Amino acid sequence: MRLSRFFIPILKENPKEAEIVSHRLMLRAGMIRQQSQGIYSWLPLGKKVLDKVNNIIREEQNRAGAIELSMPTLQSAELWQESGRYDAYGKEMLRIKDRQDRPMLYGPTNEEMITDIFRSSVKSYKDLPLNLYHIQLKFRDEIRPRFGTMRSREFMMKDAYSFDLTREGAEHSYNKMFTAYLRTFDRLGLRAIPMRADTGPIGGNLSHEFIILADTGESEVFCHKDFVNFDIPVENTDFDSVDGLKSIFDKWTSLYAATSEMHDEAAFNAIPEGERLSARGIEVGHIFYFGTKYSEPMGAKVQGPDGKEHFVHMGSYGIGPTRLVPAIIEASHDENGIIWPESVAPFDVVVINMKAGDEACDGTCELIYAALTKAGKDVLYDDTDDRAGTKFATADLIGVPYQIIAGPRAVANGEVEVKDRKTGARETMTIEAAINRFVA
Ligand code: P5A
Repeated sequence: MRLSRFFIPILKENPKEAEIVSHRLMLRAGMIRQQSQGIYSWLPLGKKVLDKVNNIIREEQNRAGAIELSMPTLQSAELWQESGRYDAYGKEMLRIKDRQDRPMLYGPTNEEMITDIFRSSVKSYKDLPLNLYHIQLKFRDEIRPRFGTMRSREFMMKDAYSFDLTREGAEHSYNKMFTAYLRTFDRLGLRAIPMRADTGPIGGNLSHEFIILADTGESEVFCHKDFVNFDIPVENTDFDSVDGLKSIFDKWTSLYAATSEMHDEAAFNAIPEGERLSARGIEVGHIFYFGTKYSEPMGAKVQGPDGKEHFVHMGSYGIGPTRLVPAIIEASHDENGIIWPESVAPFDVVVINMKAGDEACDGTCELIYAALTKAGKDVLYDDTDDRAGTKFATADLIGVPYQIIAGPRAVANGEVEVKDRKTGARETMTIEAAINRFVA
C-alpha cells in the first residue's frame, strides 16, 4: 500500500477528550473516529488490526471445535420475553419499534437467539456436543461509555454458545473454551489472567473473566503473583481429551484467584504476604456455564440415550475484539506511539523514502516494495512528499514492527537502514540483505 493513496487521517495534536493512552494513540494514528457517544467508525488502519485480531480469535475457536455462523444485530423482543430477560435487562438494552409497531431490540448478547436456533432443529443427544459462535456487533447503552472503544455502546463481540446433554459434558465444553482463550490471548501478544468471576445478567454459577494487567483497567485483580507467568497450551492440544483439558483448568484453579466482585478476603490473606498480587486490569474475555437457565424456559431439549427428553446444558463465551485492540496498545506502546505485536500489526513493514523525487531513493524503495509485496508481505510504502522527520514520526506512531529507511547517502552505497520499532535498534545493510531479512 502506498501511503500517498491510503487513508490515514493522522492527528498532530493530542485530542483533549482522550483520557488514556490507547484512546489517544488510536485517535492520533487515525484508527477510529467517534460518530456519536460510544459509537465508532473503524478507519482503514484500525480495521486492518481489528480483522487480524478477529482472525486469530476465529482460528482458535475453530481449533477448539466451535462452528461459525452469523446472527443479526436486531432481535425480536418476543424471544427475550420467553427467557424473562426482556424486562430484567433494563436500560442497557436499546429498544426499537418497527413500522408495524412490533418491539425489537439491538442485541446486547445472543443467548436467546442461539437457543431458538438450537431448539428449532436439534432433537437428539447424538448431535451433541455443539458449539456455535459468531463475531458480531452488539449494543449496550452503558451509562458511562469511555476510553474510546475500550468501553463503548456499540462494540464487537465474539460470542460462542455450547450445548451438551449433561453437566459433565458442559464442563468439558467450558474447558475447551478456557484452553482456547489462553491460546488466543497469547497469540495476540497478551498475558490475560483467568479469574473466577461473578456472572451478572448472563446468569449461572461457573464463570471466569480473562484480565490483562493495566493501571487504567476498570477491574480489580487479587491473586497469587505466579498467575502472571504461566505456560500456554500447545497448538496440537487434544481438545477431545477430557482429562487433558481438565488438568489445564485445574492448574489454574489450584492457585487462588478472584476478582473484586467476589473477592474472597480469607483466601487472599491465606497467600503468603510476599506472594500476593493486587492490581488493576482490563476484562477482555468472559466465559459462563449456566446449565439450563435458557433451555428450560425456552424449551430447548433433546432425546437422551435413555429415550427421555432432557433440557440441554449450556454455556456462553465472550471476547471483545474492539476492546482488545486498545488493550493491546495499553500493554505495548512508548512515548512515540504504538508498538504492535507482529501477529496483529496493520502492516509487516514500512518502507520510508527519505527523499521522494530523488531517482536513486525512488528506485530503491520501489524495488524493495515490489520484492516484499511479491513475497506476500503486507508493506506500507511512505512515498509522500513529507519531510523525513514527519515520516519517522508517523511510522513510530502507527507502530509497524519494522521500518526500512532509504536515504540518499546510504542508497548511494547500495544500502538502507532497518529499524526495529520495539527495540529501536537500527542496522545498516545492503538492499539485498534488507529484502532477505523479511523474505527468508
Ligand atoms: C458471553 C458471550 C456476555 O455477554 N454472552 C455471550 C456473554 N459476556 S460479557 O462479559 O458481558 O461480554 C463479553 C465480552 O465483551 C466485551 N465487552 C465490551 N467491549 C467493549 N465495550 C463494551 N461496552 C463491552 N461490554 C462487553 C468484553 O471483552 C467482555 O469480556
